[in-house]
Amino acid sequence: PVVTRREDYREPDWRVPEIALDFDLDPAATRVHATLQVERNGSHDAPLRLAGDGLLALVVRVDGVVAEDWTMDGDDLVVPLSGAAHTIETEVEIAPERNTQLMGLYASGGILCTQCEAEGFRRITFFPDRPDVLSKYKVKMTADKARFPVLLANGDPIAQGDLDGGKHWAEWHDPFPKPSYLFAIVAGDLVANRGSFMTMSGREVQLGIWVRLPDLPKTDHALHALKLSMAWDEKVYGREYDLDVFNIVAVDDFNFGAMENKGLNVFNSRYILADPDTATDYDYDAIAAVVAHEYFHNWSGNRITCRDWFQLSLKEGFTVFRDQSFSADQGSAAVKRIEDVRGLRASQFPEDAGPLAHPVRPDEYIEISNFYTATIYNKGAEVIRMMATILGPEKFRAATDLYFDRFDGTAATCEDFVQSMEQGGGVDLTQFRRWYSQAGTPRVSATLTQEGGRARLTLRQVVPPTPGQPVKEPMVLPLKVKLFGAVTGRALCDEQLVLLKDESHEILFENLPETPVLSINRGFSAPVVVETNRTAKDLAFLSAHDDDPFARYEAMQQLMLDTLVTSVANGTGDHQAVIDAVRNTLTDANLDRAFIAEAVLLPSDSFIGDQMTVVEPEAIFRAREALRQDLGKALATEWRAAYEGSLANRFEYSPAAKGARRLKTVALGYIAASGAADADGLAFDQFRGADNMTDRQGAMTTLVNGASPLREEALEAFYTRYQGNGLVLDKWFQTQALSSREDTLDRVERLAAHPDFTLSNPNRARSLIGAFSVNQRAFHDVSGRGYRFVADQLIALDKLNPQTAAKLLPPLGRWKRFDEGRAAKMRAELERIVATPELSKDMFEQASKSLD
Ligand code: B3K
Ligand code: ZN
Repeated sequence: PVVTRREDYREPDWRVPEIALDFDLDPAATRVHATLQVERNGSHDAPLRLAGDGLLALVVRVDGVVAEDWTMDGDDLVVPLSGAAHTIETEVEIAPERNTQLMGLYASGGILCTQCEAEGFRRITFFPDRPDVLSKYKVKMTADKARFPVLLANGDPIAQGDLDGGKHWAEWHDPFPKPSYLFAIVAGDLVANRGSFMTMSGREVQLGIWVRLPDLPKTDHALHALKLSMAWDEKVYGREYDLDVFNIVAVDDFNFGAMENKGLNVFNSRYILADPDTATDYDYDAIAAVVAHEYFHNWSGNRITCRDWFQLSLKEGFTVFRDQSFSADQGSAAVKRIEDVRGLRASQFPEDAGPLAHPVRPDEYIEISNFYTATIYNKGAEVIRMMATILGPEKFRAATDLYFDRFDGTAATCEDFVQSMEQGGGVDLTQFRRWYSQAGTPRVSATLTQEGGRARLTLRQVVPPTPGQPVKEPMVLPLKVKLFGAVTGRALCDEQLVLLKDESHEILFENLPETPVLSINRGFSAPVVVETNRTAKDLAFLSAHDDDPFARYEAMQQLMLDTLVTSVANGTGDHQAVIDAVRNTLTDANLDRAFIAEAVLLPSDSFIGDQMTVVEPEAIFRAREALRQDLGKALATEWRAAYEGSLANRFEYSPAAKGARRLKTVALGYIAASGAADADGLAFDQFRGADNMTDRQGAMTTLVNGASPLREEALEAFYTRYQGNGLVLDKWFQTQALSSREDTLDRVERLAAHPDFTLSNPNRARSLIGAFSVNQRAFHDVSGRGYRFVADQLIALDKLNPQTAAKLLPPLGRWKRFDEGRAAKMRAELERIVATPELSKDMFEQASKSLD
C-alpha cells in the first residue's frame, strides 16, 4: 500500500480557478460532464494529472478539441499540455444506486446525494482532488421531475426550468472558491422546514431543513439550533454567514454524523430528526451540537480550509472547540465539560495508549479516512482550549480575528493557526507546538507536602512512548491549581494557572493557616492523567467543597476509581467512603440535578480497565456491581427521594427538565441494583407511562440489564411500537448490545440474524457491532467468541463499506491490554482480517498497525 507523508507536501502543478459540472442524474447511470479551467502553477513541464477512483473517461477535450494523447496512470487521468492555461472537458458515467461505500454520488432511500470529504469527489469526476486546489463551481443538474422534484447544490440557485419527457433542470453557482471535498448536490422528493436569519450586517438568509414529508414535524429543533448557531458565531467570534441560502438535507445512510459542504450541509438523519416520542435528551443535545459544528465550519473549514489532510485538526479541532463552547453556553457549562471529558476518556485516551496512536498533526497515512479520529477531533479541541486558556478570553478573540483575517480564502496549516495565536496573543508557543507533533497522553504526578505553615507542590510529567515515537520531550501543561483548608473548607489561595514546562517543577505556598487539600487540573485545563497523593478523605472533602464543579466531579470519580481498582485487586473492597460522598452530593440542595446525576455515576467498566496493567473484565464487572449494590442499599431512601422528586414532570426540553430526567433514571438504576423487590415494577411503569424517549429508553435499559421477565415484554413492546422507525430501532439493537447481562453475546449473535439487521446502513451496523465491541464484559468473553463475531461482521462489512468497517476495528486492536489467552485470540482475528482476499486499504491499515 502507498504511504502518504506530510514532509512530501508540494504545491499543486496545476490550479483550477473554475469548474462547470453538468449532471444528467439517474440512479442507474448518471452522466457527468466537467469543464475545468486549468492554469499552470509555476514554471514546470509536468502534465495535468486528474485523480479518479473507478472512473472511465468517455471523452477528453482540450480547448474544445477531442484529445487522443491522454493516458491512465492507475486510476488517474494524465493529459499532456503545452501552454499555461487550458480548458479541459471530460465525461464519465457513474451508477449511484450501486455505490455501497457511500462516498461520491450515492442513493439513500430514493434520494441522490454526495459525500466528498476526504476523497470522494474523484468518484464523481476527474479532478485534482486535494484541499489546496480551490475553484469556483457552476453546477447544472437534469433529472426526472417526478422522482427528483428538488435539485440542490452549493451556493445560490441561479435558474431552473422544465424539459420534455418529464424532466427538469436547475443551476446553482457558488461564488466562494472551495476545495472539491466541499462539493455537494442532492436530488430527491423532499420538503423543507423553512426559516430565515437576519445577519449582523442586515442580510436576510433563507434557511431550509430538507427531509421526506413524513419527517417534516421532526425538524423544528434542528432549525432552531441553526439559528442559535448563526447568532452565536456572530456574537462570540464576529463571524457572519456569507450566502443568501443555507440548506441542510437529512439522509438515512451516512458514514458519519454530517458534512459541512458550502451552503448545503448533508446530515445523517439521526442528527436532524427529533420529537419527544422518538429522540432522547442526549439526541436533542447531539443534534444541536452537530448542527452548530457543521455551521461553524463555514468559517473554520470552508472560508479557511486545510492545505493538506495532515492539517485536518486545523478545522476539526477548532470546530469541535467552537461547538463545545456553543453547547456550554446553552445550558450548564459544568455538565457539558463533564460530558466532554468523559467522551475524551472513553475514546481518545485509549486511542492514544494503543497501536493506532498518532499526533494531532499526523506524519503519515495509508488511508486518510482512518484519521477522522478522536485524537484529531477531541484532543485537537483540547489543544485549542489550552491555547485559549493560556491567552485568556480577550487575547484569544484578538488572535482568532487575526487568523480569520489573514487566512480567509486560503488553504492553511496548523502552524498558521499557532502563529496567529502567538501574534494575536503576544505569547511564545514554541514548546507548546509539541502538542501537535507528539502522541500519547501525558501523565502528571502531583505531590503536596506540608511543613508547618508552608506547603510544597511537586509536579512531574512523563509522556509515554507511542508507535514510532519512543522518546518524548516535555510538553507545556496548563494546570489550574487551588488549595482549600481541610478543616474550614475555605479557599487558601486564588486559583493559579501553573504552566508545567519542565519534567519537574515545584511551587511553594506560604502562610497557610490550616492543612491544605489540593485541587488540580480544575476544569480539566489540560488533557492529561493526574496522579496525586490525596487520600480518600481528601477526595471526599473536595467532592463536597471544591468551588469548581468539574473538580468536584473529578474528586468523586477518583474516589470511586481508587475504591474499584482496590476491589478488583483484592476481590473485595471498603465502600463506606464512596457511600458517604455520594450521600452528600445526592442530598446537597444547592446542586442541580444534571450535575448530581453525573457525579453519582460510577466510572465505566472500560475506564476502570484503563487504570489496570492487565484488564480483567469479569473481575471489574463484579467489583462495579458490588459497589452499585452497596450504594443502592445504603442510600435506598435517598434514591427513592431522588426518583420520586422527578416523577410528576411532563416533557419539556430545558436544562432543568433534562437534569430531572437524568437523575430519575440514574436513581432507578441504583434502586434496581439494590435488589429492591419493586424495582422491576417501577422500571416497567416508567417504561409504559413515559411521555418521552429519554424515560422510555432509560427504563428499558434498566430492565434489559436485569433478570426480570418484564425485560422481554418491554423489548417486544418497544419493537412493535417503533417497527417502522429506523432511528429508534437502532436504539433497540444498541440497548441489547450494551446489556451487562451474562447472555449478551448469545443475544447479539441472534440479533445479527434478525430481519431488521443490515450491514448496508451504517447506523444499524454501528448500533449492534459498534455497541457490542465497547461492551467490555460481553466483547471480551473468555471464549473469544465475541472477537470472532466482530471480525466476521467486519470482514463482511468491508466488502460493502470499507470506511465504516475500518472505524469499528480499534477495539479488536487493544490486545496488549489483556491476558495472554485473550490477547492471542484477538491477534488471531486481526491476522484473519489481514489475510482476507481483496481487503480494503482502510481495513488493512487499521488491522496491520494493530498487530504491531
Ligand atoms: N468533515 C466531516 C467529516 C468527514 C469525514 C470523512 N471521512 C464532518 C465534520 O467533521 O464536520
Ligand atoms: Zn467537523
